[in-house]
Amino acid sequence: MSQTWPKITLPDYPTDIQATPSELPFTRDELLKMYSAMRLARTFEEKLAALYRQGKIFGAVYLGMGQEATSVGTVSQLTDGDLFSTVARNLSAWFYRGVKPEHVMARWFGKDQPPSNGRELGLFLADLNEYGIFPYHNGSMASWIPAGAGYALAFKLRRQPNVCLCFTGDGATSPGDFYEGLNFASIHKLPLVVICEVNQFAYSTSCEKQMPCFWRLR
Ligand SMILES: Cc1ncc(C[n+]2csc(CCOP(=O)(O)OP(=O)(O)O)c2C)c(N)n1
Ligand SMILES: [Mg+2]
Repeated sequence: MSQTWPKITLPDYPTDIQATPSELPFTRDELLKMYSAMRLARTFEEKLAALYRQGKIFGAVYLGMGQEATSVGTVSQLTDGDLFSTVARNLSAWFYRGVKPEHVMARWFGKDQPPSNGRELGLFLADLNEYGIFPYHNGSMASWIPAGAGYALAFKLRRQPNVCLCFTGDGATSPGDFYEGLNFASIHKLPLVVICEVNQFAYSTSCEKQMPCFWRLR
């Protein structure tokens, strides 16, 4: 099948990084891998936003600009066998794990490409075996937390030394699924890690209008 979606041209990566700051527990190669994923996500999303404004992409487009470091820094700490799920603004985590940008762009155009062969739209990506990204396959806010607790329960029952990581937004702390998932994981002492990205908005609604206790999160 010929590729008819737009190509992305990346700016050159910096090549003049001389040394790793000694206080950071990362090698130069690790830092470059993280930077590459963040830079790629930023460039990709700039292109995506332009295509959306031109009316070439239908459906909702959510951008993670400014949140790239949270995704990459967190996912970089996963080890073999760990699983994770992402939400709308964690594109850089996919790239860090090796998801190909051309496949992600193809999804936005509904093309038959891996990993899900056109069955999902841009937001939802899962491939347990290739990338360790677990499927939750619905857009209901925080539904990924109980799903992640389920994977974490499997790790515990199998005595497997792995964790399940879920990203979530501050707006997605309101639904019952969020509390059910956290409570289940806590009471059973499951290896579930939840990263809540506090960007002060639930979509376009200020979180202060969404929850009376929001000031405590900041
Ligand atoms: C149960 C449920 N209610 C409402 C929605 C609609 N919805 C999708 S994302 C969102 C806000 C998400 O806010 P947050 O988690 O902070 O993510 P951010 O927009 O900051 O990335 C809402 C209300 C939904 N998907 N599921
Ligand atoms: Mg938010």
